[in-house]
Amino acid sequence: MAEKNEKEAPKAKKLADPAAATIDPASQQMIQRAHDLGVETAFDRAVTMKPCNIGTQGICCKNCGMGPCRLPLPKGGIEGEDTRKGICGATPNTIAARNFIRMIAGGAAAHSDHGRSVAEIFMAAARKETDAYKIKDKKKLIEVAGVLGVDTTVEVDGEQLDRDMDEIAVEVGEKALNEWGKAEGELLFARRAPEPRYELWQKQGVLPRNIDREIVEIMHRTHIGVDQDYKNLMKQGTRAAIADGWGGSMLATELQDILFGTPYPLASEANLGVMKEDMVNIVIHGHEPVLSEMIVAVSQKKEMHEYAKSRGAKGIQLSGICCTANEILQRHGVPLCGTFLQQELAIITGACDAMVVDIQCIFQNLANVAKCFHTKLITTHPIARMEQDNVIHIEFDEHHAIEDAERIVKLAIDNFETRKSEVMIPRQKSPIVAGFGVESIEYHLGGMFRGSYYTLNDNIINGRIRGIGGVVGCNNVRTRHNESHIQIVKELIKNDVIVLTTGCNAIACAMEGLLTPESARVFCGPGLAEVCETVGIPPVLHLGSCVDNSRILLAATEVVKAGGLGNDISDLPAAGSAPEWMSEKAISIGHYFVASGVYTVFGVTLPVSGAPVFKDYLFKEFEKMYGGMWDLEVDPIKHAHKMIAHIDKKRSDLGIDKARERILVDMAARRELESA
Ligand code: SF4
Ligand code: MSK
Repeated sequence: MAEKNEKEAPKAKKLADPAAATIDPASQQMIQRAHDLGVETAFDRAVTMKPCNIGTQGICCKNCGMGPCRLPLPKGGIEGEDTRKGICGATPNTIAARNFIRMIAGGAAAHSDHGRSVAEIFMAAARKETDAYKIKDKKKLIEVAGVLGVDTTVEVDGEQLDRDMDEIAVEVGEKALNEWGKAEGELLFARRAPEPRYELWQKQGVLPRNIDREIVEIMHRTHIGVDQDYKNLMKQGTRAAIADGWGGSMLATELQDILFGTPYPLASEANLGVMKEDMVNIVIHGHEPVLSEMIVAVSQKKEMHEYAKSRGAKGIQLSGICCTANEILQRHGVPLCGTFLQQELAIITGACDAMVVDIQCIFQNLANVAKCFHTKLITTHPIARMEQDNVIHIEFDEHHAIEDAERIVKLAIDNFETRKSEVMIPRQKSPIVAGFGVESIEYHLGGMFRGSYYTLNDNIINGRIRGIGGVVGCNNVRTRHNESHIQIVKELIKNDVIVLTTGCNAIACAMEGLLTPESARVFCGPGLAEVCETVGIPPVLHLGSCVDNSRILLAATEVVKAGGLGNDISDLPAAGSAPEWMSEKAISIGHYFVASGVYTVFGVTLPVSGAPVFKDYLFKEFEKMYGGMWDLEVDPIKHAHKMIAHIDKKRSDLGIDKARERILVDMAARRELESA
């Protein structure tokens, strides 16, 4: 027998097959390059790190030191009574429900803490404590003031006069910040939902009291020995999810719009090909636009361009990854570099002079990849640092925001000359039109003089548009990058379903060329194509980042208000989807859509299969209580058709399933429809 240490050559590490890992040729090229250079990415780690079968089913509990207790479903399922229990007696339903609502708490906390940071900066701007931020959208300030109960006029000598904008802004800031921790009352934005929805939440006892409290209460209830009834646990999960969608996320969106401007459609480009070899490439990644807004402003300064030229570059090319990308795209047209799963690949181009990150969805492995190239990886947020020693931390502070941004941009420029390896930027990039929102949909579909949602509703009623699909969410290495996103969206628009998109789905659609008005002719059914061509919009409308899912809620509310399609969001021919979700935020988003009355289908997996009774509660019973429910469908085409079937059911319930001819709905007919 040969000596043990002589006998075997070390096993070659298993690597991802680029074509199996992603549908995107640019990403395939970069995964292959990573292999050639010996750089490991998430795609490779997914080959060796298999998911835990018990965790996947949602029935592993580690909420106390007597566990972890694992209750896998027996092969062949449960026959007779389900006797599985943890040491404390917790049932699979309790464990799965506790895990599920802890995910909601994680997601709601992430969105809401982002919202809180924005509210704090808003407050600093309103109080004029910073020169860097100013109130940009005064119209929206007035609108939001109205919802928060802030007076916008003042009585002087019996006359109502406009109040001073600065005073209004300070009061809006105070009221907004109060939403996180007020001692009594209820979430103010809940009143923005259609009246029947608000009343339903009231009846179900799920109106949020304040944002933080609902999240904290989840952590309390899921502690060992507290709430051990999956229905009661889900009630709290629902309250916290509403506090996210109609609270933390919505406040983030609205205050960002007031501070940085409400987005309107603009043209840009998407995919790794937006990086430029002869320019300083700064890639911004994360979620909060407060820093990236400053970086955009600083990199547009003439002196920065001069400085870049003095260091041998032709200029500065900004681009973005994940939702920071969506934020700076929708307000400034900064191109999208890539999705969540392309973050490591952007560095592997060898052309990324600095990657600047803030919070959420940032791989710790970026530091290891950056080490193999010249890239400066810069963390900027006090709550999101990395342990690796090549990471530079420049803490961003609104009181010296411009100086911080200048320091970061200069660091990137100085790094341009130090590129080590050959630069390889994939050539792929697609033209896009992005930056839609509640206001611009109204404008585009209603026209300048009669801006309203009636035109959209008319086209849904006459069947040109079959329904609305909200398709959002992440990428997940457990499924081929972007494949489900694209197949689902294409199947929906082929069947005349207009798609509203945010997050990484929006970036995937952008890369595929679906965010252009011209794509309507190529990919849509005849009805949707006609509407898109007539009004000049893409069939897939980019509505922004993860927190901007609140725009979808408000757009749905406007559709309800415009009339003819029922009285509540749950009446609309609409469905939601997160084809490649991975984050806790996606679970919170999914659940606030469900609680708002939307049938919501997830792809990949859902951690509920090990507790069939709990699963049925989410997938079936929820519809009876809220009009919306969860579903899981891994096959993209079946996934799209489940959404379409739900849309058709709603059309039939509304009595518009056979209305295929164009009917011009005049005011009298509309009144009739509304009173029906
Ligand atoms: Fe096990 Fe109960 Fe402790 Fe969970 S809380 S780990 S089920 S003993
Ligand atoms: S970035 S949460 S991977 S959508 Fe908002 Fe993309 Fe999901 Fe992060």
